[in-house]
Amino acid sequence: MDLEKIMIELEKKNPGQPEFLQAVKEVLESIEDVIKENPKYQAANIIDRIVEPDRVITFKVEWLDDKGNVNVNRGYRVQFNNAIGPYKGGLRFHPSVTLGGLKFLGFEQTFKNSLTTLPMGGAKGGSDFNPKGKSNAEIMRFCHAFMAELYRYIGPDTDIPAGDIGVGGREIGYMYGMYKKIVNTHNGVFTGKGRNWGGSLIRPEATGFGTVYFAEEMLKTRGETLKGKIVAVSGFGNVSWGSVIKATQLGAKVVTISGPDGYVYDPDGISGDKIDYLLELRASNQDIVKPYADQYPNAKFVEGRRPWEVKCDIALPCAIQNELNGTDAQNLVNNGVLCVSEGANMPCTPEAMEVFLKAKILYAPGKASNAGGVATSGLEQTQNAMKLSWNAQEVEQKLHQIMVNIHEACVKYGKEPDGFVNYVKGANVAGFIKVADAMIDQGVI
Ligand code: NDP
Ligand code: 2IT
Repeated sequence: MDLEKIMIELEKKNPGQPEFLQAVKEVLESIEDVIKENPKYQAANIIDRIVEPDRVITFKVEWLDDKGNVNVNRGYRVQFNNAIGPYKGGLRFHPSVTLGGLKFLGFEQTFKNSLTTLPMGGAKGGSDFNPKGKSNAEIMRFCHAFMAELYRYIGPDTDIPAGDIGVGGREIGYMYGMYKKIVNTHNGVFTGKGRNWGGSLIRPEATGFGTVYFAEEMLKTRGETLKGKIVAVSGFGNVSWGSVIKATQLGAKVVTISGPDGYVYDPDGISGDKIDYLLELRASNQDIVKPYADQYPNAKFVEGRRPWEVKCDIALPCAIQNELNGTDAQNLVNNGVLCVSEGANMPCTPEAMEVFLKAKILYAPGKASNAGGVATSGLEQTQNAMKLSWNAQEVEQKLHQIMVNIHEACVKYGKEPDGFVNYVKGANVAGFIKVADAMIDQGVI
């Protein structure tokens, strides 16, 4: 396999999609040996087939704002690969959304979903719609208009969307409502649904909980625990929230959260009532990072900077792709960081990843460490299919076990001769083998 040649061809075929190429390159580098050692993958031309999405759907979304103006956004669904199960993955509403960005996320999702051990293919979708500053009625009209088009491409055995940046319980409610009205079937096609209409307990917390459980497993390999550790978290959305709660429960002290405009450093730790206060701010659609620093006098707001300059034992990047670069990684290493567990998708740049691998710290890529979200989506689907609902303890115990299993798979495929575990390689190889073998079993279709 000539990686350089493959990447040149891919660049020609996918111009202006740097994040997609970044994600593909990382996986191909990891699986190079597996391809060499297994001629069946070359014979079946798996590489060319696995980097091409099965289907890309784009559509127009027209909606009226509160002033009566007509707005137009673009909607997308990238159905990347359904070799091991129906397409599954979140929807992102953010002005930065592009086709290339969603292809990167759909590609990653394919391997992540494979790692969960559950039968789910990979997909991603969304829109360049900006939910910031919109009224509730505007959000509802947009979600309805988006679903009036997307409904024809999804189904409980075809493609099951969920949340991502800018899409939480409220948006899923509005989208599911429109879907149900059009198809006249209550089939649970989304995950992340409200508790009263088919949602699973623990799904809101699951991604963050899983990210911390994965960190806990990594720490165990060095005889460490979370107790007494200082943790830096970025963002304060769904994933950051779950991570802050679980890290605190396991005895660590979380000292940062962040937004696009800067970060808050709270040496006393962000926990208890402080988290409730943050949630209140979030629910009221306000900026949260700066008001937090105004409310708690020991906390300080550091404008225009990222939390990675703070001395910490554990870093949990939970906001957005490429939010932690090579310099940030070097800062963390110089400050003695032990463990980095990605809550977001691809938050570390390739340069940052290289720094962590060279320093041989415990570093987990998002497709392994944030897989608890989609895994619990899988558990939501299972409960829907059984028409039963499990209690919180039962769901969390299953989530925990899945994270332990993903960690084991990464160790199996990522352990190097000196004992160091390259979790990037482990996750990519484990995720790849299952999908590639399923594609071979099913033939050229
Ligand atoms: P949310 O919309 O709930 O939160 C995103 C958070 O990131 C917000 O606090 C937002 O701040 C902040 N943010 C956005 N851009 C930046 C930036 N440039 N710098 C710093 N902070 C920023 O999204 P989620 O928590 O759902 O998603 C976060 C990440 O986790 C994404 O990468 C997503 O793909 C990934 N993920 C999500 C899963 C899920 O189940 N939701 C599952 C697995 C991964 P503000 O609100 O002020 O813009
Ligand atoms: O990136 C992700 O794994 C998600 N946004 C969750 C996807 C899902 O289907 O639960």
